[in-house]
Amino acid sequence: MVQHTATSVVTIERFIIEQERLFPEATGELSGILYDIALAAKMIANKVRRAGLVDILGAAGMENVQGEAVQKLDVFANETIIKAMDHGGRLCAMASEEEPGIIPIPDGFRCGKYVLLFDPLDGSSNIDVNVPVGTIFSVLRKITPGKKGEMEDLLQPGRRQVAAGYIIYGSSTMLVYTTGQGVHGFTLDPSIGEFLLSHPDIKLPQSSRYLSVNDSYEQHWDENTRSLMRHYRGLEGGGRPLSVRYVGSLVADFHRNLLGGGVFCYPANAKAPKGKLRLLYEANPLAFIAEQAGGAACDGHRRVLDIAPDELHQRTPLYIGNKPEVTLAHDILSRAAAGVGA
Ligand code: FDP
Repeated sequence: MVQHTATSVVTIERFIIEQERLFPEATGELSGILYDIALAAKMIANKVRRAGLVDILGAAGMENVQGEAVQKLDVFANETIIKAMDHGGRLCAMASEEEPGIIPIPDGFRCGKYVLLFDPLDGSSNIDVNVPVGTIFSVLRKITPGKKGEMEDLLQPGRRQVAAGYIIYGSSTMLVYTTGQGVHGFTLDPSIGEFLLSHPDIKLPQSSRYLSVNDSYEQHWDENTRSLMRHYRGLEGGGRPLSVRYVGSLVADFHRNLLGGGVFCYPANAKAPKGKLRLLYEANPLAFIAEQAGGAACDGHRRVLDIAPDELHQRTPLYIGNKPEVTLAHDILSRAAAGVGA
């Protein structure tokens, strides 16, 4: 990694260029994808900042004072990303949490060698109450012959990701990404409209502080999941209790735990046997980041990045964060699968 002094101002563009120079064989296409995502992120951040004014200026589905139709923010975010990405000649297909099927590159635009999967506005139920939301993305290399992207290109295990990241629209807007060379975080300086390197080479802290889980589902968990949570809380196993923090916005919960140390869990339960989170748009990109930051991610039995997806909107249980906590989840929940019980 290129070293920077504490006083050097490094824009995301400069950083990406310098990273790319470390790989003489790089064509710059992946860098182009990251620039376009950063641009879309700035446009979404701009809208998210004004979300609280919707009631004053016009609610979703109505017209605003200028007589323009007001879009729901998640719809806006989805369209913004598609429009920012579809014409650059770097992608051959996309998939979004908001769209049922494959998003082709429109006729007339060149097709490239990558596919993009994204969740345009994760945690969007939190928008109305001014709680941070985020965008999550994942980039894979095309594996099928031919120009156009196929379903097979999108349905690859997460270990094949070439880049992944998220944007958190919080008290400030941050973009965090990895291309497999560590995890780097950039904070948007709204006065100049640039993402500036603020968190180079992020590593999870040695020890965990936080447990993030929605334990209102406890009644629907199996006994082994309950036992795991008791371990995390220091009620079983003799470990130090973790402190519970749950925003209910995956990007916000993951980001806090990445910087502060901890584990985020969305277990399977009797009502949602595969949990809620999406493998391709949420679990895979965050698992790539967690591993690059020295952590881990599993579904209770398998490493998330090794799961071979069957369908675009596949759900998965998720345990992600510091290695010892993720390993504990694996050990306790896999004993359950083997019928041993915890
Ligand atoms: P949301 O429904 O608000 O979009 O996957 C979506 C997500 O939020 C995650 O961001 C969040 O972690 C999770 O769902 C919250 O789900 P619960 O309300 O079931 O805890």
